[in-house]
Amino acid sequence: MSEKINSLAIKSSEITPKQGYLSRRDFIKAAGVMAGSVALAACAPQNSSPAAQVLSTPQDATIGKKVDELGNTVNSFDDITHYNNFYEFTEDKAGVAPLAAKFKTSPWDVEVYGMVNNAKKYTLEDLIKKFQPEERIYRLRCVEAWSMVIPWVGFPLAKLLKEVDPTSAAKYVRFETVTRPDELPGEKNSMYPWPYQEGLRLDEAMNDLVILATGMYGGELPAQNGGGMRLVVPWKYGFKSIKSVVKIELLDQQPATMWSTISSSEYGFYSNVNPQVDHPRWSQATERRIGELQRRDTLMFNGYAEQVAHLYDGMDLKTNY
Ligand SMILES: Nc1nc2c(c(=O)[nH]1)N[C@H]1C(S)=C(S)[C@@H](COP(=O)(O)O)O[C@H]1N2
Ligand SMILES: [Mo]
Repeated sequence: MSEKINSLAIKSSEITPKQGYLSRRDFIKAAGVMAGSVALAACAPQNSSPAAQVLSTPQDATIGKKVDELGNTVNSFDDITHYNNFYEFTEDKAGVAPLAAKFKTSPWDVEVYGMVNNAKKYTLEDLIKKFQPEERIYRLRCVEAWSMVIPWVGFPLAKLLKEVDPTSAAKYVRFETVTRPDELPGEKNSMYPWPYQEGLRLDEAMNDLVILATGMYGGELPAQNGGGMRLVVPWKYGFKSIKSVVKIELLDQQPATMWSTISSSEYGFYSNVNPQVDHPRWSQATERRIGELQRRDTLMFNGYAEQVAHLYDGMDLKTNY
């Protein structure tokens, strides 16, 4: 793919913090009103936007005080729903929420097929009833070197995979985002090889950390975060966590992914969070946690090494980036 696409894909404005956004966060922090997401939403100017009005409000008023297993406080509902990468809507992070207000996440169907013994099309209700989603608080580390802590609601992908029963030949899983150019205007931009696709090795996909998220902050999954249902793989760069998934295919070969099709040297198939392997155009050693002033050190496998490092035994992570 051409250089034109590369430079278009990750704009320098995304690497340099957006001044307006940061200063509002800093102001709120300084004012000492970070305690609860509900209080934050009530004083935020975005509260009067059309997107905010149609979003389901967080059902858990205490959740703003929750922490992940390392003690990191979850980001506010407002941060998580108004600073988004979702190129099917727009490349502008703040522009996703207003466009997503018109996106229909219900009904939602997901087809699981390919090298499986029990191919099936599920409704989101089927999946929720069968697999009983639970809360998982995960760090999300974008390849652009910003991060958040997000309280997902979801169920292990492994539960669904066991039910469809991969054949012995199946070695990879491919995921595909919905194609609906009338609601997703970015899909009319022919600079990108739509649909958005992602993939995992089957043993990665079976790891208990990998979830299909059906909710967030105790409520339904907002469209801008990938509703009806999205993948979450917390030890990999954020772009692996594909949104608004409608197809899951089991394969015997490594699938193409949208980002590696655009630029394989920058966005590899594995894309494990790794502070020692820099992106060709910037360092991955540190990150900017949304809502914080100081940069943080980036952790190997985003802090999940204990659960996942064994998946890569004997692999050179510099070449298998
Ligand atoms: N279909 C689709 N999935 C996607 C993206 C996208 O543009 N389209 N962006 C990815 C990137 S780069 C990141 S960092 C995360 C952001 O998820 P969030 O907006 O819920 O925080 O979604 C990922 N999943
Ligand atoms: Mo990202």
